[in-house]
Amino acid sequence: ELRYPDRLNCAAELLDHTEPDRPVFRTPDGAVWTYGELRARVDRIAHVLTGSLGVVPGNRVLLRGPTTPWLAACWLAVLKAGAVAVTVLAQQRPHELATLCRIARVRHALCDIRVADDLARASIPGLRVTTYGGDTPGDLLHRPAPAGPYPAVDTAADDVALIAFTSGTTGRPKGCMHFHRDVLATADTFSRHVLRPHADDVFAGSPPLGFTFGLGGLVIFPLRAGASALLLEQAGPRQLLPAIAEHRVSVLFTAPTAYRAMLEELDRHDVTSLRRCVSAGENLPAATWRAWHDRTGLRIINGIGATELLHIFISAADERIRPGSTGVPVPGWQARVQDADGKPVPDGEPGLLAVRGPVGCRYLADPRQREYVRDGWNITGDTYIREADGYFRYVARADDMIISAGYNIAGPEVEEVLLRHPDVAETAVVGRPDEARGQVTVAYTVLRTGARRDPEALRAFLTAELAPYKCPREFVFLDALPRTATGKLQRFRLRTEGDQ
Ligand code: 3SK
Repeated sequence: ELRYPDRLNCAAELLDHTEPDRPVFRTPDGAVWTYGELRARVDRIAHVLTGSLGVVPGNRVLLRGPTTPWLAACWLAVLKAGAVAVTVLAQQRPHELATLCRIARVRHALCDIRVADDLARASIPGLRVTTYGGDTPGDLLHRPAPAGPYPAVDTAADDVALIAFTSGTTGRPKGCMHFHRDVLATADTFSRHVLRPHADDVFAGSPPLGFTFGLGGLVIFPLRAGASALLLEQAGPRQLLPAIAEHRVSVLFTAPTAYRAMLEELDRHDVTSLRRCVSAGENLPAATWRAWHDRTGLRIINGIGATELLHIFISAADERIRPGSTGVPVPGWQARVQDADGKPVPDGEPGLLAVRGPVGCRYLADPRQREYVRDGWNITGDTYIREADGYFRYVARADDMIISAGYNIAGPEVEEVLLRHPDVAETAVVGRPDEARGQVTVAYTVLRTGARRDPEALRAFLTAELAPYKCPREFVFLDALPRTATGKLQRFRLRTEGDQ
């Protein structure tokens, strides 16, 4: 069981245990920040926050910018000053930002000067925006501040440290509050037991810091381990591969789509520095796992996490990894599969995934809290099967099951097979409303460059492996699948928009 002192400031905990001359953040241009430099910069920002900016403990501070050491330093400074970091994605548009600020009652914002225009255009009443990275006297880094250390505000372990937004894949944002102890608990469960990082590890990845997958993988876990992270502003597959080679990245965080895209270009890059590859954000098909393993010898660590629960709660390490399965509850977490009334369903049968552990869902003023937390269990909205030996296998998002002519069809099962076809780069199989059948199954597919659109060939490939009722009635070919800013597939857009 995890035990933390009643009084705990997680930023101070993360910053203070490593030798000052060890590297902490790296950037693609070769800059390296040491722990000592990071501490000094965090302290200076915290002095400015509580000095000339008038931030007091408990105030909510919006943080917005591309993934840089300065954004990470602002995040740590907000927490060290006892305020609450409201992390958002740099891509969010003015009207979305206005909604998030209204929900979280944000009064201050620290914003990278390069993306400050959108925030100004959002005209959020009462919001005081301070930019960083600029050279005016009002810029965060040019404001006067006392020299010397900033004593961390004496927060309680269960004071709110951050609010992270989830729009899920449907678009109605919910703010999730997480405590100081939750931040350490993610590192002391998933990272400590599954990732098992070394102080010499170099972390890198694609998720931004506004997504808790990235916040954990690029800030919390490396700092807790005294390791370093390469922070990339552009972190698509094209940038990740050369960055891994050049900076000898050893721990990689990204999503299945990026693993598939990297496979296409792997021949031209040296990835021998990698020792841990983490995949989350969406289901990792066994075909992708195997292809990565065949080419690199590395066993991808699959995981399921949620913004509501901060990070990953089911996964597996090393030899326990089983392709096509998510894994087992991370030490400290419990998981089960239950029906709509909360009764556990037998092993081998699909049902709703329910988990509980050191971090819980706390929506900010949102009635959907009652749907997510029932009888002390967090209901993630995923359909899963628990195997007799305790492994958890993903079936679909609970609202993504297709019911066609009385048959239950899990889109990901069909996708898994289609992805094995050599012409298929990406695919999403969804149910479209249909008068006669309730729903019909449609496969939205992105082909590899140069491949011919041949629905009959894809159908024949599928029927060789799947019961005919699972085969899509229709194939629609797209240039790209619709995704959220964090890379999650937006199935609802395919279901509602039809052919594009
Ligand atoms: O939403 C997710 O899929 C996720 C995965 C891992 C860690 C954190 C999150 C939010």
